[in-house]
Amino acid sequence: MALGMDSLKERVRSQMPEKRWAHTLGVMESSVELAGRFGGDPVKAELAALLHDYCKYWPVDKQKDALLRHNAAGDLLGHDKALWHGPAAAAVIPGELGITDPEVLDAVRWHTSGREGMTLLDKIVCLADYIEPGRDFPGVHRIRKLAEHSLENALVAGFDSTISFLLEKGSAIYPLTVLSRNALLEELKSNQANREDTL
Ligand code: DGI
Ligand code: FE
Ligand code: FE
Repeated sequence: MALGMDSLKERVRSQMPEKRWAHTLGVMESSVELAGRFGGDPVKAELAALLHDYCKYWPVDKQKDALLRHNAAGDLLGHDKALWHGPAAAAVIPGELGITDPEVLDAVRWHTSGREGMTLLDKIVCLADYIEPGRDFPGVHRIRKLAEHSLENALVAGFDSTISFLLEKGSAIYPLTVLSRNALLEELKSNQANREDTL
């Protein structure tokens, strides 16, 4: 039985502290706005945003169990725990919440690292996570500005801020984060070349 949006919201809300719920509502709002601006599906965008941090406050052992039980660990257990909650959520949500739309689950799965060849929905949720109204970090204003015109330029700036933050802390960078950024740069370059061709 599919849950309605209201009970779905209550189920998600019950998994996190109030502050993270406020962030989730912000990501929903920004995802719908970005979907409108860039031609995405606002219903899927809002749903993926609602679900994206479902496992963020689960104890890491529970996140790890979820990944292992669903054969979804990939290379993640050798990398920062901060990267586990999206893939863990995508793994458990079909069984726990009855959401099975693969596009929505992909956007949840890849919202932290991105991936090569991000879909429009992946980009919307990943970017909304950076720019939702409650976010305040150095550079967020510039990312919001870029997001008025280009998903890809704004996302590159988002990944730049994450990578700079990790470098500053002396942390390891997950290779997929770098591959995602590179793929977006390639996409921007080929879009630019196409535009020049048609001029
Ligand atoms: O869950 P949120 O806080 O809303 O945002 P998120 O899913 O983007 O997670 C952000 C956290 O993930 C932050 O603590 C930095 C960390 N992170 C993101 N990309 C990488 C990363 N950590 C490592 N080690 N490597 C990465 O590439
Ligand atoms: Fe997250
Ligand atoms: Fe988030």
